[in-house]
Amino acid sequence: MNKIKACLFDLDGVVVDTAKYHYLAWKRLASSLGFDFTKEDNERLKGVSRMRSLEILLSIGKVNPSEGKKIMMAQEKNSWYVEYISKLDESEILPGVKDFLIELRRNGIKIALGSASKNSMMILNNLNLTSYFDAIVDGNKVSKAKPDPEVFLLGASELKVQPSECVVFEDAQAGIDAAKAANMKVIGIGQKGVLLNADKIFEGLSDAHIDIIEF
Ligand code: B16
Ligand code: MG
Repeated sequence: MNKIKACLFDLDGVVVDTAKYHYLAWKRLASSLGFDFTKEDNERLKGVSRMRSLEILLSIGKVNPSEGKKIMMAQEKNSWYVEYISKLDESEILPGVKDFLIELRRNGIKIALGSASKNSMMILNNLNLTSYFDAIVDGNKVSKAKPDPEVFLLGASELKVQPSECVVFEDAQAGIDAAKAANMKVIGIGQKGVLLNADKIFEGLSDAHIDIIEF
């Protein structure tokens, strides 16, 4: 078996909880269209691209706008979301993440981001985490959404490591499936029984140490 040389991190739900800001912005859009959007509905959008998220939201509200109108809606939602995340700071980094990144770097493990978000640079900058990442692959660089493995394969290639030398940290089932399709190890962040097919599952990265990437 190959020794692990790199860790690839999903952003929302692993490094920071931006889902709550996505929720506020989607709820605001739903409300402007005259229907309610609940927290349970929001669970369906985690790890899903912006346009696919909009499709799900519109199906919940049974609204069927033109393609042009959909693009305007997605832009409006994003402008509200960006307004919320512009206020993010280091205090919102999820517990244990920064210490874990420091430990990985100290041990010569390469680090990449593998996120669907097109706002990842702004988020990492506001969290003061950008310098920990050797490669940043996000929604601006890939054309195929998770569960397609593109985002993680590009991450491995930018880090110049083999997929079999990588571990992915993911909170969404589509991301776990993407990592497996890329032939990578995957650590699920969430609840056992909800996330399927991960090699290991933890509720979060508090108290995470380098030994968790031994397989
Ligand atoms: P944006 P991840 C995902 O981030 C979010 O989980 C998902 O809810 C969001 O729709 C998607 O990013 C796109 O985000 O609108 O900022 O481009 O979990 O892949 O880091
Ligand atoms: Mg996620």
